[in-house]
Amino acid sequence: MLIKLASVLALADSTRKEAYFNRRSFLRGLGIAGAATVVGERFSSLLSPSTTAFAGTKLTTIKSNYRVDEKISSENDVTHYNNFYEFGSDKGDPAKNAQNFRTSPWVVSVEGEVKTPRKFSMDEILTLAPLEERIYRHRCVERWSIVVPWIGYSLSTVLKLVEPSPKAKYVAFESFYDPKQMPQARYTGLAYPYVEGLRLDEAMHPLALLCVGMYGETLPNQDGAPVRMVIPWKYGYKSIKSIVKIRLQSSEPPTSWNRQAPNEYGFYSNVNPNVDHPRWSQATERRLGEIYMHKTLMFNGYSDQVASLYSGMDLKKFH
Ligand SMILES: Nc1nc2c(c(=O)[nH]1)N[C@H]1C(S)=C(S)[C@@H](COP(=O)(O)O)O[C@H]1N2
Ligand SMILES: [Mo]
Repeated sequence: MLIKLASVLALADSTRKEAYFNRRSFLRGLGIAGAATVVGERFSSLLSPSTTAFAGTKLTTIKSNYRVDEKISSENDVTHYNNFYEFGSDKGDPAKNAQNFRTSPWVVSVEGEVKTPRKFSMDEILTLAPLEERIYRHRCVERWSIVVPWIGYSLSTVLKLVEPSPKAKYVAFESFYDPKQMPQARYTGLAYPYVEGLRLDEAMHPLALLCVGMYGETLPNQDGAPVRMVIPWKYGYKSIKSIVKIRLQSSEPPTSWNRQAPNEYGFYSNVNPNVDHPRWSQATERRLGEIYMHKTLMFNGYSDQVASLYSGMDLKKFH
């Protein structure tokens, strides 16, 4: 069924008027509200190169069992207090500086140790599987946290499609980088493009979310439009934004914050209240919009689901 969907979209992936309207009703049939906007944006972008119509498109979702029963953070906080260093390192910078970020057309290449490497258009990513709304905790290594209704589906959906080869042991992710669109990046001290990685079994875990939206709509630019990862049991910097490449490989990939400060940020980066950051305790966190600190939970509260991935590992050593 999924493969059929993808091939129908591939067929319709033409700019002929007829195909355009067919695909439009096809997307509508899938329940993507505002599909006309998603598809039409490609055309309006020809007229106005700085259009940002892609962000803010309504998405229709199905409910998911992955939902924490906690107060959802205000959308205004989540979209105005960001880490997205490509657009500057102050928390308010991404909301200001990412406004004209061009996210359409967009292609994600999935490659490396796989049987069928493939480039996915954003339209394909939006329709490979039903979009789920999942309410996750997100915990930044800096000790602030949020609860967000993300939209997407398990990354495993895409990984299974390309069929990892036996040599694939890790997944490397790469963000989009264009110094012309991201002039603030060079003052932030990080090397770009931003890169991240997971072990293949972590990446295949159903909680690892390929995320295309939040609060009922496609992702705002500052939150990683048009597609990002959300890995709720790890510190926020693992949840890489604006992904253009996903590469399966046999060796552990480099990660941006580990490269920047290897003694402070490891490859695993699992949320762990018992392992302090060299410069601060990780035992507590502050929810945006609240005054009192919360206790930080092991694996950010997802122990039941993910602890078995790390059985027998020294979590202080593999931090
Ligand atoms: N490409 C890229 N991805 C990134 C970052 C970044 O600077 N660049 N920051 C990370 C960090 S530290 C966090 S906490 C989250 C923040 O996501 P949010 O701004 O949507 O809350 O994005 C992560 N993904
Ligand atoms: Mo973070």
